[in-house]
Amino acid sequence: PFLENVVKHKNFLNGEYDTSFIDSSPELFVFPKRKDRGTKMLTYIGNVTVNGFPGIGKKKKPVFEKAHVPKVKLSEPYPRGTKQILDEQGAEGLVHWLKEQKQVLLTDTTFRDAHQSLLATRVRTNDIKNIAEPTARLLPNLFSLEMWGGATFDVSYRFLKEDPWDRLLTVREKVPNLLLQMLLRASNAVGYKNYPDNVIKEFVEKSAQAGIDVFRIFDSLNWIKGMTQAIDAVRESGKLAEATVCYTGDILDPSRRKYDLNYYKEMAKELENSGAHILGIKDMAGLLKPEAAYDLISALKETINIPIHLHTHDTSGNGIYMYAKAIEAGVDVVDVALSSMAGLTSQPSANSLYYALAGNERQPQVEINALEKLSQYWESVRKYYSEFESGMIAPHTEIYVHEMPGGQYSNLQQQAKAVGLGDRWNEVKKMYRRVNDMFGDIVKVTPSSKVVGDMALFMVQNNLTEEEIYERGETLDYPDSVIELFEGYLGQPHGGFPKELQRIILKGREPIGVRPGELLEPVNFTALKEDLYQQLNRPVTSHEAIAYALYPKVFTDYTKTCEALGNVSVLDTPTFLYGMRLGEEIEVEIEQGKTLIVKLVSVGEAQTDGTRVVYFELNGQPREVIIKDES
Ligand code: 3PY
Ligand code: ZN
Repeated sequence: PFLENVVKHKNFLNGEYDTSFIDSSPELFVFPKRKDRGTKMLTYIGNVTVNGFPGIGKKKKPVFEKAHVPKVKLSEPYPRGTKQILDEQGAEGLVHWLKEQKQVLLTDTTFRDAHQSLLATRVRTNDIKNIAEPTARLLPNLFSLEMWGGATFDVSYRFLKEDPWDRLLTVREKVPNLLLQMLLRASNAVGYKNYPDNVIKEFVEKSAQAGIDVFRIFDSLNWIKGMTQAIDAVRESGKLAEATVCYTGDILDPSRRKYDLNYYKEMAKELENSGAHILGIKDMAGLLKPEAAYDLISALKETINIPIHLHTHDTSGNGIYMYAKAIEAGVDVVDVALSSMAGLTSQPSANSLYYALAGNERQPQVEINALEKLSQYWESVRKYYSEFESGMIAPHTEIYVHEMPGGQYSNLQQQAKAVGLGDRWNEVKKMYRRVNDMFGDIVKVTPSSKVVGDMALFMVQNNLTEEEIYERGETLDYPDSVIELFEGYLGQPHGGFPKELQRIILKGREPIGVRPGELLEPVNFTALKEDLYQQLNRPVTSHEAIAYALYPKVFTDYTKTCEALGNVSVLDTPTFLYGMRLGEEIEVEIEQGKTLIVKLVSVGEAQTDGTRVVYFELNGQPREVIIKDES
């Protein structure tokens, strides 16, 4: 097409060209599309309208109220925030500033953990993009916005059919004043297994370049050896390494000595010595009780000199009280979510904490009206995703028994439904705790929590008891994740693996004792790009190469979807999840300044070959697409 464009160009035909002709004629690079964007988009909408969305099924599209975006003056300069401190004074300067603050600082997790925990990570970039700039302008006193990492990376490609790197770049552009934070699973990056060291390094480097400022780094077994590569990579990138200890067990319970106060003090000290700028405490299941929080933070404040950032989930309903005790003991930053996206398996409410600290000298200096306005936006948006709600509507103190991370609760529930165990959820929860004990009481956080979840589902599905595993366990085929854990490919748990169970699961194979990264071949990114180039038949970006290294199949499936259906991230969420109602008209901005008007006219009868013709109007012109009815 390029040559065709050249020879048809008027300057070429006139002979009026010089060597700058190609550079100055961008139209030469406009090639005809193989299948037009309009048809691809109608195919997607037609398909969801006829067949429903995975996890929702075929449901009539509800009528949603319009999500109200608070008005902000877009022409004014952004108020200064923590990002400017980092950029001007570096990581050490930021840490110094943080230590001088009297107020407790807040990280808003609404863009990441809040929806990972309440809505199975399904919140789309479109809904974040619309509120990112108002958030930056209305809440300039936040410590950070947690907006990336954890499950968001994989879910974006797998279910939302959008590129997580675009989300990062978009938020970075709209939020130039606040630190952007991500959750990094150390050697597991944003995946469920250990990756070669050079993949971790490349991932950190490119994430930092794309806009991440604070990396919360944790290991799913609290194994420091598994974290140091990531900590070093973050330090090299000039960003903040928030090395994290995951909180499990109960330091108040004298019968559970495995994870006592001393365990946490020692780990915190080691992380500080490993180069942490900030210590993260990741109470991923919400097990940290108020008095325990007071004891823990007080003890850590005496043990280390770096600031402490506390994360919890409000599943038990005790989150605000726990934070109040941690704040009394001197914690520097806490994680909260906007009220309408807070509570239950999510983080405690920013709005509630603000009021809870009225009269307290450490009350955060945030605008409560801003919190309320932003929360109203999310109250409307949350309704789009109601099909992904976990069904938990009240505080759930059973969490202290099953110890399931907040971010896992709704995801595991979806997984249980998918394998037909939806109505045996109570059994799955019980089995989850049983499996934890069988595994030797391990830290449960992604991916170790996923392994516990996989084993629990496996045992419930096959009606297996613990006794049966010990009696005839060698004849069973365990989920791959369980085998990998016991082989040592997620690292080593505190106190080692239970030997008998390890022997049964590995069926005589030897586990590894070293850091998995020492055994994994580095990824050759040049060869990988070449391989992708062959598959995609187009140039490959570094971001795509990393995604492919982390998730080869998920990523290639995603590229095939893009090829077939175009960029579906531009659709509004109700249309993306439910398709269209008969007679409905929507506007889709497919690129800046280019809007398509789509009307669903009718859906034809099913044909003998199982297809239906779906009739649309696209910018007033009749268009039809043929959709296979999967019902
Ligand atoms: C994640 O790793 O995704 C988590 O949120 C763990 O709590
Ligand atoms: Zn969390």
